[in-house]
Parts: sequence; structure tokens; C-alpha cells
Amino acid sequence: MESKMGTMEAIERLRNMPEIEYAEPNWIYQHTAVSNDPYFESGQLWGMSAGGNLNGSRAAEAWAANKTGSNTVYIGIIDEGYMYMHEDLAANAGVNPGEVAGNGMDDDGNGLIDDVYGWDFEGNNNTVFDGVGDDHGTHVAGSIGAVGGNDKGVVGVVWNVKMLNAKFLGSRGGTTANAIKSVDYFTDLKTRHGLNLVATNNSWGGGGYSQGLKDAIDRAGAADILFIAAAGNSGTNNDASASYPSGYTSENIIAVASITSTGGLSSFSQYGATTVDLGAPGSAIWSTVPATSGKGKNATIISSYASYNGTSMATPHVAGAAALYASLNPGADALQIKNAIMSSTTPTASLAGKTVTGGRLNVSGF
Ligand SMILES: [Ca+2]
Ligand SMILES: [Ca+2]
Ligand SMILES: [Ca+2]
Repeated sequence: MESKMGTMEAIERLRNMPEIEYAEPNWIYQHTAVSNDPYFESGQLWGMSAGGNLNGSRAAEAWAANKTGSNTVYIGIIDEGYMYMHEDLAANAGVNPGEVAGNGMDDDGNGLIDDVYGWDFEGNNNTVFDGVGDDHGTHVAGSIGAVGGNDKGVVGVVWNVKMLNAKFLGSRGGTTANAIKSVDYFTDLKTRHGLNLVATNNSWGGGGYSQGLKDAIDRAGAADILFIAAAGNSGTNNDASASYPSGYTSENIIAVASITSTGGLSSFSQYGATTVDLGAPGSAIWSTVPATSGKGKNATIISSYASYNGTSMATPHVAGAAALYASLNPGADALQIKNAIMSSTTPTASLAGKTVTGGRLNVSGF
């Protein structure tokens, strides 16, 4: 029987029939994702919009609509090492699918032996995590993809993602040559293994223009990899005094300024009406870090949490947004993901005339 009646109208008619005992809709229940992670529940994770803070990324609204990312999406972290065995990161640690762990061979033929979690270009070895000095990289990883809903620690913009690591920053910083190798490492991984790597997170900057680095970023762009970069922490105008790598003209770059929990431009944040794309949470950001327990030969590395400030902290919120969008739109290319992030920003007074979009990150509509 064909009926043009709506469901509720049909139910009402059935209810009025004496032989019908009861009629009601067969509701379809959606499992909604609500974070039980302590730093979210306490309201400290304002960047995820804990406590309903609308200056945050509004990731919590995406989670409530069951949008929590996918473990088929990869993000490359170009930074220090990150603590991939951290209690709140391990489930989202990516591995190079072409490499067999610990067999002493370069299985995938990229010239690097046992590059399982990534590669340490600074130390030229496969131990990407080298201890408590790798706190910055670990903090970045947590804002992208700390595990959500595990009743532990913090939560990233995406609960599910795979993060790989190219370490080029050491205690003395990093070199342009190793930055280029790091960018090309991920481009090659995607090209070689068909890895669904949608973006690299680049919470670093400094130094002058490098044609070699720009060319590497363009090679990443040709492979549909976004290069999401920090605007810098000197409080200056990048339109007047260029800052790299966020300031290269490559289309696949998203340059990120930092905002506070009240929506202001963070005092340290660099900006630029034509060179910085949007703002994202970067002040008082809680995330994952390694810590030391015990002393001397009894010292061990443990999972911990800390609050940091910087455009370095804003950038991974946007990288997490790229992973979230890619998980929901598997066919989207790099520029479509960038456009989705840019066009969904919320207009923000402190960013008007200081960024390309004049707005802050908002993933609630993804
Ligand atoms: Ca290899
Ligand atoms: Ca190492
Ligand atoms: Ca967690």
C-alpha cells in the first residue's frame, strides 16, 4: 500500500482505530559521542569547546553528531619526536605499513631502516621518541588526536586518526635540510604506499626564504597533502615581515594564528591579513607530554599532561580539523579540505583585518 501520509499522521490514525492497541514510531537511536576524558569534563579543554566555550574549535559538537574521525586517515607530525606509547596516544599511533619492525632491513626501500613510527632526521635513526625533551611534539600530537572517550587525560579534535612522525627538531632546533627531508618523507610515504595522509602539522618556524623547502611543500601539494603551519610567536605582522614556512605562497599551506579562550588574538601570535589564514585555540592548551618518574637509574618515562601556549598549539587544532573533514569526505582533495576549513570559520573581531578569513576555527558543521 502506498501512502502519502507522514509517519506521525499515520500513527495518529492508527491510534484512533479501535482494534489497534498502540502505535508509535520506531525511533532510530544514534550513539552520540560525549567525552569522559577528565580534562574535558573539568572544562579545561576549552579548545575542544569544553564547558560550551564557543571560542574553541567546537569539536564537541561534531562528536555529539558522531563525527570522531577515522583510523584510515593519517597525519604527519613534523616536529620533535612524539611519545607514541603515551597512554592517551598509543591507540592512534600510526606505523609505516611497508616496514617490518625490528628486522634491521629497509623493507619499503625508502633508504631508511626500520622507520616504523617515522624517522628521526636529526639523529638519523629510527627512534623518533627520545625522552622528555620531546614534549613539544607530544603536546602537538595530543591536540590532533589524543584518544577520546577512554576516561583518561585529554582528547584531540579527532578521537580516531593515525599519526606518523618525522623528527627534525632537537634541543638545538632543526635545519632546513632536515625539514625538506621530513616533508619529502611523508610525500614519498603517501606516493609509495597509497597512505591516506591528508596533512602535515608544522608547529615550527624561523629562518629565511628557502626555495628548496618551498619546492618540497609544493611536491607535498602535488600529492594532495596540506601543510598546516604556525604563524609564529613574535606578535608581529607577517604581511610586513615574512615568516616561514607559514608564509610561502604554496596553495596547500594553511597558516594559523592563536586565539585565547575569550576570543582575543593571543598577545604572542603573529598575524597577517594576506599571509595568515585563520585563528585557532593556542593559549592555555592542555595536552599530552612525557614526564619523568623516579630518580637516577630508577627514572622512567611516564604519561603526563601539561598546559602550553603558542601558535604551535593552535596549528594542531587545524590539523585535527583536516583529519576530521577527510574522515567525513573521503574523496576530498587537499584544496577542498582547506576550503572547507576556511569557509566554516566564525567571524571574529580580533582576527578581522588580521587574517585572510577574519575568523576562527569551527568544525561544528563538518
Ligand atoms: Ca624503510
Ligand atoms: Ca632518535
Ligand atoms: Ca583521553
